[in-house]
Amino acid sequence: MKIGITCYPTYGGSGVVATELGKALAVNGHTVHFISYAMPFRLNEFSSNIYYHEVDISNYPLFQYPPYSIALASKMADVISFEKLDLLHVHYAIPHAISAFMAKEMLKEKNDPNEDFKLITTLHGTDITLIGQEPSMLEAVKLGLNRSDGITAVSNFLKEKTINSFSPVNDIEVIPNFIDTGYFYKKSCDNYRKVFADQNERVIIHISNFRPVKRVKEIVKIFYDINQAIPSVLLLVGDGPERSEAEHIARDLGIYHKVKFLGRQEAIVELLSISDLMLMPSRTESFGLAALEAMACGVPVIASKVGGLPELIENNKNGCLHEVENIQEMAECAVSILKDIDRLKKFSLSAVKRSKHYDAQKIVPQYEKYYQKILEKTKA
Ligand code: GMT
Repeated sequence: MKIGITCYPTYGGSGVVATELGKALAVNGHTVHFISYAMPFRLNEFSSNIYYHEVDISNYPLFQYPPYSIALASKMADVISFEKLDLLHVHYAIPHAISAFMAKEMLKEKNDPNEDFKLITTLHGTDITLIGQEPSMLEAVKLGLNRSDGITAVSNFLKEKTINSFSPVNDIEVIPNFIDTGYFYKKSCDNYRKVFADQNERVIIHISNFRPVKRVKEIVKIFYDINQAIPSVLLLVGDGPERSEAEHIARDLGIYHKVKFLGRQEAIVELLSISDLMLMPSRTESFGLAALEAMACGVPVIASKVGGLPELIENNKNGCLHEVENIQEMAECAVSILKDIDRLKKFSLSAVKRSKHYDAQKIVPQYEKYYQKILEKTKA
């Protein structure tokens, strides 16, 4: 198949999933064309059947906000027409599904033979649960969904939420996120560990883009309670709007020396490999790709019982799930696991086992099958 993929190219789970999917599809013999405003950051290796098309955004002085959605639509139409794509798979509905719909209209307008390319939209999370609910977005998202030939969601939670909020005309297929378990596994990184923690200290990790939904400030508070009970350090990996406030909280609580703000890091597997526990007390989380990556590296996850997290994490087996507001319980649970080495080991093994359900080798064929279904459905 000739497949176009549009995603956010910078840090973020939806871009990671889209890029890894594209790479896996290319390995399986498909030709993949990425269309975005920058090279997806995980597209870091050469493949003879992967192409990248950069969207040209005009900086005309009149524009306070350059119209990316229109520029993207034009680029999509151009690539679909010239490369004769069978389908365009967009990740994150806003604005990608709407731009793709516009691209379809552009091709129709000029009777382009490729106007009937199939459009598949994968919903990732806040495109439905947060930003997609805003009055400025809601009707546009609905249009994007209804003009897609196929829709997938990364969890059952997200599927239900989409049906309740948008009542799309099409069915939604749930295809969970995936990882390469040949890449994400616990490596021996003792030297790395020594950089951050003393021998007797437990290592707790959080990885995100530090948006309010991730509750980084609460993470520092949870860690404070953990640190009172057991010698430990907190690795905060990533960056974003809440970093500065989180730093201040760590200072005020007198634990700044135990909280390592590492910023964006490439060595995620190494950092996970030296960690004992992950904290993910998000307000909402449609899937929790970072949790899956942690589990694959043998790191159990203390998380909030929201969104798709209960579909991934098995409570009291490979992590713990708590009410969002109950950060005290999260801290107590973390301490009880960290204090009991046998229990920690059991949780760790169970996390690895659980992550195998989400191996790329199992999930990527589900996308291929779904593409085939959509291509055939509309032929009939
Ligand atoms: O929806 C977002 O917040 C952005 C998106 C991203 O690009 O990071 O995250 C979502 O998609 C990920 C990949 O499918 C999921 O693992 C995350 O759970 C989801 N984030 C939220 O639902 C908050």
